Amino acid sequence: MPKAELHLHIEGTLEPGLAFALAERNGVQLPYATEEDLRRAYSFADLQSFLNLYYALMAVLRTEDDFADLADAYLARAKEQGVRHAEIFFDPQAHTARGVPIGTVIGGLARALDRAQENYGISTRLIMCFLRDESAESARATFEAARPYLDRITAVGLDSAEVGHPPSKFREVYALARAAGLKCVAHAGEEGPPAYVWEALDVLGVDRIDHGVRSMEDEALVARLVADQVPLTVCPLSNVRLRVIDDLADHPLPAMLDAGLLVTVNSDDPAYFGGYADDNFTAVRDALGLDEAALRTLARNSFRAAFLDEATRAAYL
Ligand code: ES4
Ligand code: ZN
Repeated sequence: MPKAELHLHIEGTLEPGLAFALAERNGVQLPYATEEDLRRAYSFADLQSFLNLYYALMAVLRTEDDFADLADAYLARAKEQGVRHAEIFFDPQAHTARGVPIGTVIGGLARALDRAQENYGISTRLIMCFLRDESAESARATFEAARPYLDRITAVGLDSAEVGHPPSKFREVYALARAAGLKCVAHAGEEGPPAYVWEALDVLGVDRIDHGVRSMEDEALVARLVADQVPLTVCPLSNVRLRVIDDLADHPLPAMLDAGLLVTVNSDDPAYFGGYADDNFTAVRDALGLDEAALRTLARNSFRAAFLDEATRAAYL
C-alpha cells in the first residue's frame, strides 16, 4: 500500500552491517566484536537505554559519504516497503558535538535525497531536530549554524530524552524557526505526560505531534487534537520495544482511530525496533485486527499529514 513515512530518524536506520562497514572505513573501534554481538544489545528497558546505544553507534558517521550512504540505504528499504514520500529527521547536535560539521551532515543527506525521486520514486523532506536534553542555548546555536542550509530543511523537531525536558524550554528557537518559514513538529506524549502535548501545541505551535500516544490519558486533549485535526505520528513497534506499551495487542491505535484522531503509522528507528514502514502496518494489522479499511485510512492519513503542496498531495491521495 502506498504510504508516507513521517516519523523516521535517519540515524535510527543504521543497520549493524553498515555500522561495521563504516567503522572499518573510518578506523573507528566499536565496543562489539561482531554484528551478532551488537544485535544482542538491542534489548531496551526504556527510551534512555535505547538512546545510549543510538548515540554510541553514531561514532561511525564521520564524512559526507557516510551520511549519503546511510540515507541511500534507508531509501532503498523504504521503496521496498511502499513508501512514496519520506519526511526524515536528523539530529545535528549528535554530530556537531563529535566534531562533524553541520554542513557535512546536511550535505551528505541532501546528496542522497536529491537522487531519491529518480532512483526510488520517493519524494523527501528533511526535518532538523533539537536534542531536548541539551540546553535551549545549544538549540539556538544549532539553528543559527543551519541558517545557510534552511532551503534544504522543511521543519524543525524536538527529540531525545523527554521526561524533564518540556517543550516550553524551546519556545524561542521554535519562534525563530516559524519566522524563517519552517514547519514545526515535536515529540511529545511518548514517555512524557499529556501536559507536554498541550505545551507543544500552545507554546511551540506545532503542526504535528510525534508519538502523542499518552494523549489518550486526557479527554480534553483528545478533543482538542480531534477538533484541530492535528496529525499524530504513531510508531507502534517503537512503543513496544521501548516499553511505552506492554504488548502490541494493547496498543491504543484502534481507540485513537475511533476517537477521530488524525493518526499515522511510522517506523521511528527501524534498525533498532524490528521493522520499517510496512512492517509496522503488518504488525498492527496482525496484533490489533485492523481491517483493510482501517489500513487504508492510516495510509491516506499519512499523505493528509505530510508537508506537501496541495497539488502533490492530491496526486498521492
Ligand atoms: C527517538 Cl523513539 C525516540 N524518541 C525520542 N527521541 C528519539 N531519537 C531517536 N529516536
Ligand atoms: Zn522518534
